[in-house]
Amino acid sequence: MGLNLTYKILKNHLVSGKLASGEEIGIKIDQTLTQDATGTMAYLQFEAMAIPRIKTELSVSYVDHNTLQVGFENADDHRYLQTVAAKYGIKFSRAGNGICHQVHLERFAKPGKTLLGSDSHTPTAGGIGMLAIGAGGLDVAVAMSGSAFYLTVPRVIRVELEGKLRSWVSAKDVILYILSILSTKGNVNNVLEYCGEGVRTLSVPERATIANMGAETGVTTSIFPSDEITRQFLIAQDRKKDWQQLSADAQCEYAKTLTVDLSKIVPMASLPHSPGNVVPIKKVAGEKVDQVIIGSCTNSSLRDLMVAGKILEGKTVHPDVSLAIAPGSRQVLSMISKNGTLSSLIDSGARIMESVCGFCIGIGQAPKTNAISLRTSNRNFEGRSGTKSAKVYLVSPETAAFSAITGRIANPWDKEGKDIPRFKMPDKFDIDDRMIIQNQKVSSSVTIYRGPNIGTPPKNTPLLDKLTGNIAIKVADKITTDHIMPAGSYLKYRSNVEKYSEFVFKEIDPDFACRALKLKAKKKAAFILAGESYGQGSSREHAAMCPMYLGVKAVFAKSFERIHAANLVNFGILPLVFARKHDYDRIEKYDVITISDIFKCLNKNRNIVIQDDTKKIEFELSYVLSARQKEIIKAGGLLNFTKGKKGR
Ligand code: MIC
Ligand code: SF4
Repeated sequence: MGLNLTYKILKNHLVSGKLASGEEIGIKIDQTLTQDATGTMAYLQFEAMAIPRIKTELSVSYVDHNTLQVGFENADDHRYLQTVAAKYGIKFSRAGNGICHQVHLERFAKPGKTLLGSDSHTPTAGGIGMLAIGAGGLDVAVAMSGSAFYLTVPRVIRVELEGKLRSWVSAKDVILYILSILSTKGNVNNVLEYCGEGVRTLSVPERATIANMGAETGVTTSIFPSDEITRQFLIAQDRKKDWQQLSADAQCEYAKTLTVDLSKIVPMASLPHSPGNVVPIKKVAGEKVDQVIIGSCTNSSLRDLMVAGKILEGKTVHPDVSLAIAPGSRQVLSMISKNGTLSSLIDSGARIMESVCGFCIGIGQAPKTNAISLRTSNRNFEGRSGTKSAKVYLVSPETAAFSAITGRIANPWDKEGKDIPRFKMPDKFDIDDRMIIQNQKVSSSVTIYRGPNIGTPPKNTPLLDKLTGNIAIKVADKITTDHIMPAGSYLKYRSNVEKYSEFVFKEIDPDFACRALKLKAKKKAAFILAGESYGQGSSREHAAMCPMYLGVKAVFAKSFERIHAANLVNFGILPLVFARKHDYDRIEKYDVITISDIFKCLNKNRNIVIQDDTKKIEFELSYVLSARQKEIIKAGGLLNFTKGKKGR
């Protein structure tokens, strides 16, 4: 029996463990990426490991999230990142050079290699045949030090693409369709592996759009084969030598198959407030629109902006709509400026934004009260746009551009006709890497710049065998890391955990941080009680690190998302799952909780019995922790664990 593509790459990178579904393995990481919002903490942790230079084939530090620079904090962070990169041999993509995933796809991603990124949309590079995984910053720091990355061997789902997309339907509609089938929960530890005739009809940037938003289903990653289309893309990026042909063996196993007929897909939209609320666009067509934004790592490639440019050419943005456009990279911006598309966009009334994440993470472009905002990005969680009452719909660039003209959600099929925008991939992209500082050689003489906002990574104490404390918060299903650790205007505190921690659960329960700190002062633990799919969305490790700083020792949930569960372990917090889901309903906020014999249970792999001293009831919690993860938790987190091992 042959191997599927995912297992082929895993096998080539296997460092420890057995390649069998459900087993924990360690894999070698070839490349890493970080962005500024997660990067500062990742590099502070890397510095704490005292290693003279990175040990990966390539590591890139991008500045793309937080570039508005209202106040000194962002600029200080950027400078810190630049000096760290120079010291340790990390490539540095300067602010304005583009969104990490778009630039990485253009300039660095390689078929058959592994990439670990401190951002949940790292799987974008799966569009080029790379095994690209999102993780917390600490995992990325450890990978940069040359150590393995540990993961559970995933179940690989074969996604067989048949047929060809109809006009006005594009990659975004494909992934929204897949989301409508898989939803945003229940897909942890799966990989979506694309194959079939339909793959050949999609360009690399279109494949990347699909791989990017696979993250919203909660899978570990998504991957496409590397074929002739991939080769052409790499030639056009002047990277012919990076190509290799890759696909699954003819006879190989998959956990299941999902067949998608591209020719049956219609224009789609995700309704507020979850990417999983997918409907055909015709269901919402006609609703009045206040804001349209084309951009983000999902849909800001040359293809996307050229198509939008063709639709907007000679037209005027509706007077009630604000249209903003953020090209994904400097390469895209430069090419559309040379081929006239930028003029069409500007002339139509579009507001051209910097080539960064910005609006997507609530940095600028907050819509008006109760607005309907159409965006080509990948997340529409409540409040993420910066306006709690706004309703964000996720759509394709085609739908976004039409709607900007009509002022209402437009079904691009109503525009059927002669002027279908045709896009041909260029034979050659404009290559200009001057905004990437190469840092080929390490320079130990570099002085690392540390502005006043740069704190130190918080320390944790080893886990105790008995914990007593209170349920400090009870939350519902599908709590995202945006709920736990909001970004937007608080993002500037990413390098300052003490300050950032004040905002944990800010929008749900503004007193949470104070309550947890009071418990901590009394040497009591704080516990979080959560529903299904706790920790969806972003990879931000601050959603674990800041609760740890506040004294959270365990989360009791119906289920967890992969990256967040791993981050909790990395910061010494127990991720425990209800053995009987209805127990969730029996426990309440403020209940006094005692957990005893933790070590005995962990060592014997037994469920942990918890006592609710307020209700005088007991309930059982299970966990999915490898032997290594148990040791990490006992040590109080991965940093302590790694230091402990070195000391031995
Ligand atoms: C996001 O889309 O939520 C982010 C901002 O890119 C995050 C990373 C972060 O919180 O810094 C992600 O997706 O991992
Ligand atoms: Fe940036 Fe948005 Fe992509 Fe996150 S999802 S990396 S904030 S563009």
